[in-house]
Amino acid sequence: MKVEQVMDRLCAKYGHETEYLQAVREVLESVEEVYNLHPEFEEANIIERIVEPDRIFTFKVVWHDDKGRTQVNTGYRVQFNNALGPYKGGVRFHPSVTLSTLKFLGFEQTFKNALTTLPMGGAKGGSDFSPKGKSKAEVMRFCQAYITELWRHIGAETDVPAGDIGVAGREIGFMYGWYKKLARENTGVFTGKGTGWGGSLIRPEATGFGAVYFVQHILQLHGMDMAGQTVALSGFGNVAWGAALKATELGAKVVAISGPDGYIYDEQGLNAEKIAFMTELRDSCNDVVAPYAERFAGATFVAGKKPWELKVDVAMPCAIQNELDGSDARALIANKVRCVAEVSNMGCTPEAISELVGHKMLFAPGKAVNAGGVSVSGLEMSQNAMKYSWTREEVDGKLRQIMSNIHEACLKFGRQPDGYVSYVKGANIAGFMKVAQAMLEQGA
Ligand code: 2IT
Repeated sequence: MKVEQVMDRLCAKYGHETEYLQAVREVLESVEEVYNLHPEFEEANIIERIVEPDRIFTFKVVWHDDKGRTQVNTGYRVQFNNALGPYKGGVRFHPSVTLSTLKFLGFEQTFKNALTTLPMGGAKGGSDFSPKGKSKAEVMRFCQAYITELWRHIGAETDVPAGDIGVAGREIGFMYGWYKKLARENTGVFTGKGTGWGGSLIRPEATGFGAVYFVQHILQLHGMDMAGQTVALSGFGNVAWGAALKATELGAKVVAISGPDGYIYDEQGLNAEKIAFMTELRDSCNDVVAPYAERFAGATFVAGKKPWELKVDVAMPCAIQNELDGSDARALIANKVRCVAEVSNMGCTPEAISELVGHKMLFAPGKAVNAGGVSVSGLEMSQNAMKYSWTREEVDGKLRQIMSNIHEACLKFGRQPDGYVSYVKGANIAGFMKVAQAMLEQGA
């Protein structure tokens, strides 16, 4: 396999799908060397097969707003790869969603899910619907309209959706409720359900918790600890919330969160009350963090900027793809950041990654760092299949073990001859090899 040849072919076909091409290039560049030691992969044409989704559903979603007007959005589900288990991955409602976004996310999800060691294939879905400023009733009608189109293609052993940006417990409830009416079954299709009706304990916190456990492993390997570190997070949704809870619990000081309007710098650090306020901000559906600075004395709102200009020990982008670019990475490096952990999917641009890795910084990619979310989704599927539920401690214990295993897998495949751990290579090779091997054994 020659990366450039594969990329040329993909560019000719999908030249406008820049995020998808970016995600594919990162994985192929990481695995090229190891892949080429396996002629049996090349013989089975694994590369050409693994970069293409199995199938894509694209559909019109028609719904009615509160004024009785008819609205139209585009809905998608990309079933990327099911070599390891049923298709599994979140649903994103955000105006930036295109097919390219969901192809990149489905591709990443395939390898992330492989890293969890649980039996899950990769998928992603969503719509360009913007929940911002919508009433609860509008969100419900939209969710129902989306599922009216999608329900035939999902199922507990087929494809299990979950949340992502713009989709949390409330939206999962609306989608699952509508799915059950249409499918007339109650097998738990969807993860992130309410804990009173089949949802797993810790699922809402899991992405953030898992990310902090992963950062703790990185720091400990390098003779440091989470306690006492200053942390900048971006975003203020579910993921940043979970990360803030766990980082604070472990004795770190979270000094920044952010939104599309700018960032909050809180020198004293977040505490339980401030973290609870993040939830209020999110639930208000206004998509702004500025009110935090009005509410808490000592906090400043910096309009239109990202928190990467701050001097912190740990930077954790938790918002959206390509939110940390080359100049952000240079600023963090100049400020002597100790660790950058991507919590959002593909949160760093290729230029940012090459700055961080080029400077031998401690940097870990989203598909390893944020795998805790889908891991607890996998545990939710297990609990639903058993018709049983585990305690908080049991789920948290399994989550910790999975994050520790993923860290070990990154070390196994990512340690370089000079001792530097390339978590990018480690995660990509570990995930890729597992999926490729399964595809080979299952025939074409
Ligand atoms: O990006 C992700 O891993 C998610 N949005 C969660 C997917 C899931 O199925 O829990």
